[in-house]
Amino acid sequence: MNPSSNLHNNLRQQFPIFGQPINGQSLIYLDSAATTQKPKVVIDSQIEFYSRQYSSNHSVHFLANQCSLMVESSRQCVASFLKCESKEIVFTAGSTHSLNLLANAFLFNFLESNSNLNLTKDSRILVCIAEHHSNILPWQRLSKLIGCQLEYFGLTPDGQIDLLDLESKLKSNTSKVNLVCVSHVSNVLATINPLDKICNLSHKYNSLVVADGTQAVSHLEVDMQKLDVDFYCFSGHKIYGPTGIGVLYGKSELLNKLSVDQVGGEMVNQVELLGNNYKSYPWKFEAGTANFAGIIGLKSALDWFVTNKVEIEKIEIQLQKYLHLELKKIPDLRIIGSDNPKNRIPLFSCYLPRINSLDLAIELDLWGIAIRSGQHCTGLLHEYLDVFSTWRVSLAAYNTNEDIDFFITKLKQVISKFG
Ligand code: ALA
Repeated sequence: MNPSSNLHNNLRQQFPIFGQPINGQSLIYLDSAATTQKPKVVIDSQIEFYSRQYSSNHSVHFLANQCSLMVESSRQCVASFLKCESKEIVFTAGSTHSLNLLANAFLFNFLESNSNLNLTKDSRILVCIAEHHSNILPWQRLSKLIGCQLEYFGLTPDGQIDLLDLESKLKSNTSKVNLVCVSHVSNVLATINPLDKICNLSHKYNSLVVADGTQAVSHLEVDMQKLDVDFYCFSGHKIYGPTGIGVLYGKSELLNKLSVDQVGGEMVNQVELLGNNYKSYPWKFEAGTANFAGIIGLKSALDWFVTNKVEIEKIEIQLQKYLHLELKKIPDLRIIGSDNPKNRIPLFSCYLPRINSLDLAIELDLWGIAIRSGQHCTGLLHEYLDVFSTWRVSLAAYNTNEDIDFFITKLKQVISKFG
């Protein structure tokens, strides 16, 4: 393994997926930024829920009450993870859903004109050029429907957010409500963005900040109070939890003022022929029967993560350093994004001039090595960087130095075959 302690060994052994061959080879999983593998404790939580605890939370019987308690206990767990109040946590299906929910809620606010949180035709929505499509497309549509302006702010040559560009665009805001949409960590550049500074700057110019924390939460300390971010989201499946569950955090006073994007059962106190009385936030945003298994699995994943956090961080720092050094030794290989090891997560998007990234991924797969290739849902960023496609290697604490050695050996073989 690496400075590989028994602790590291023990941590890896908690992931059953590594016990089976892939294409006749041991699995070398280097695609954790797309989704992380699951520890047994998370898998067991799903089996336990469906075998012994399953129910909806809508009724008053024993299992229903137990389900309600588990849902609210998971909300509390997420709140303590993000360091906020539990009523500021809305359960969603994942980050894409969180961002769409938010954009649609702003649209309904505009249509219903029901609070002073309204975007207007004079508002501006500023989006970072490096964003994942899920943090671009909802805002593009919202700006078209409202008739307000959408603009992009760029990057410095070393892959950091260009704060001067952001400020110059913020300065021209005249409306009382504007939005800045940015990721906490880029899923391609790996750069950790200075979210606290971005919030500070944006607030000076009447702008609320929507941050996509999808790639951040499994690597960084995230504290809603310190960051002073207005909205923040993440997906459970990228932090060792199940798919189909995610979180939208919003400051209390903002969630209170926001319209709901969906209406239906469980989000309403009373329905009359022509009116209604919605529940308060966060429940007003959770219409219908929730993904209880996902919510419970998310708690299990966060508990596991927090328990192992110190070890995870130590392992990831060492693995990142080792992989970075090995990649830098390969002639002509270009790493996209920040070169600063202190300001990035363990993920490297790369480019080799004579090798198609899809071909590379397919060749490596024959050896049981899983990487991602293409544009990683960041078409605008690739265009901005003038690179058609990249391949991406992303690590988690279950990886080892041996994984990296095997990957580098096979990478060199593919380079000599195609290069
Ligand atoms: N957003 C995911 C990724 O970056 C799918 O791979």
